[in-house]
Amino acid sequence: MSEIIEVKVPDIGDFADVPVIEVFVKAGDSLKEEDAIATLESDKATMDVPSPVSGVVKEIMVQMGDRVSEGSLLLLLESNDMGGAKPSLAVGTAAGDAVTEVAPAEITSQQRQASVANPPSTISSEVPDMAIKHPAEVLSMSSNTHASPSVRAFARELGVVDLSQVKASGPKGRILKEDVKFFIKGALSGGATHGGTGSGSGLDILPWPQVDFGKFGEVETQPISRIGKISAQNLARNWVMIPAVTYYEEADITDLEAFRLQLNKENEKAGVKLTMLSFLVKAVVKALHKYPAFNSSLESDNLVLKKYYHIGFAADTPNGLVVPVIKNADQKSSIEIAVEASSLAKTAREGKLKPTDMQGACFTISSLGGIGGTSFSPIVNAPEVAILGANKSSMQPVWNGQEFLPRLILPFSLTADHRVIDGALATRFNVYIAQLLNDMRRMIV
Ligand code: CAO
Repeated sequence: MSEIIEVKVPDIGDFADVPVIEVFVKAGDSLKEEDAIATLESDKATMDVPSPVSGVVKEIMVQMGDRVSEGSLLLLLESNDMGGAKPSLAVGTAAGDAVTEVAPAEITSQQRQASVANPPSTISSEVPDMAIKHPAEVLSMSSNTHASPSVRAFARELGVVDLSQVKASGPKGRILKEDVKFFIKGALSGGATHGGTGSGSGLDILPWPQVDFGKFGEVETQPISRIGKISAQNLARNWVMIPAVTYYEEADITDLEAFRLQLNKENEKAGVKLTMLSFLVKAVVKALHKYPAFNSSLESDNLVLKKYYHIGFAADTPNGLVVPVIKNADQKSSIEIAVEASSLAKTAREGKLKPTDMQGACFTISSLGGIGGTSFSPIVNAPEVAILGANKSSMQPVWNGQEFLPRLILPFSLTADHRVIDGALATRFNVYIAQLLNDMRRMIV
């Protein structure tokens, strides 16, 4: 058996003639007990009125902008709950954390204590006051956002922790439920490019583990450098956003290394030193000419192809990783590139690179050859679409069809954005780089 219940504004403390700033329901809606019906806003607090019982809304008696007081009729509800629940009131600060249900008609001291037994840190122990904050205080606590407790709860449920990112469309800059939904839709489709519609769901991942390491042994906490923080953010974004694949290859650089050592001997007096990195830059520029897709960036549904050849290289510095850029590398000789790279690396280690020294790269090389390693997968440096990594060359026995010969082999890898570069193209690029390094005469044809 059902009955029609008049849902009225319960005891809202000392407030009267309070505006209704949001109505969440319409006739025909099915409500569960505690579902928010409307939000009222006094000059000191924002309050959600929840449904006292579950049922179906028959008629709404208020609309946004109406002013109400205790006892004002909000709606008629056809109840399907015969449990005789009392109308209740959800009171919260606009800062959103203090949502507590009380039965205002029958607040006993026991209930007051129960309702504050596990309180958010912002509320006081007096139940009628628990929602009341001076508006300025509320604003500062809520990072200048303005939203009712139910909207905040809704946002939290959907994982929106920082409401200041949500664009408000409600009166007086108030964030509405619709605004939160719109924000979520935008966030889900935000990273989509290259024809993406953003209709997939977001990352449903566990929170970062919180471990008290001190429980297991001695620890020391060190602040992360500014460069470290910036590169961490960039790397994390690039790792998550780019569907990247790494392709491994080897180049026989026996003759090239002999040539490099010979040139370095000849130029010893001049103090000029050719490095493997400078040859890698030359080879990459040549390969970018042959395979222009590698010299591009994705912009929404377009591929921007660059007609210039600025090559970044990862430089290890005491403060972290930076990527200075050799501009117009196609117009420079290997020696000029070696001199410039060495000067940029020195400036980087001294922490004196200018922002312009690190801008405009088309493609990045990360050379660990001076250190070691047999292979690694570098992370694409967005908005570039590929990166080349090199490790330490070593003498290997290579079968020439008749015998094993000692050859100097350079292992290298290419990580590429699969949205732009597929595996066949990436492997062709790698094979071409290997051919160039194997026989530098190919550089001039
Ligand atoms: N194989 C074998 N030896 C190599 C080599 C390779 N692929 N590349 C360089 N070397 C040798 C050099 O010949 C040199 O030896 P000599 O002093 O006997 O001539 C020695 O290693 C040191 O080289 P270098 O480091 O001075 O010069 P470089 O041009 O190779 O590198 C730079 C310059 C700036 C790339 C490098 O100093 C650097 O910072 N590398 C680290 C990059 C990095 O951190 N990448 C990771 C990014 S992702 O986490």
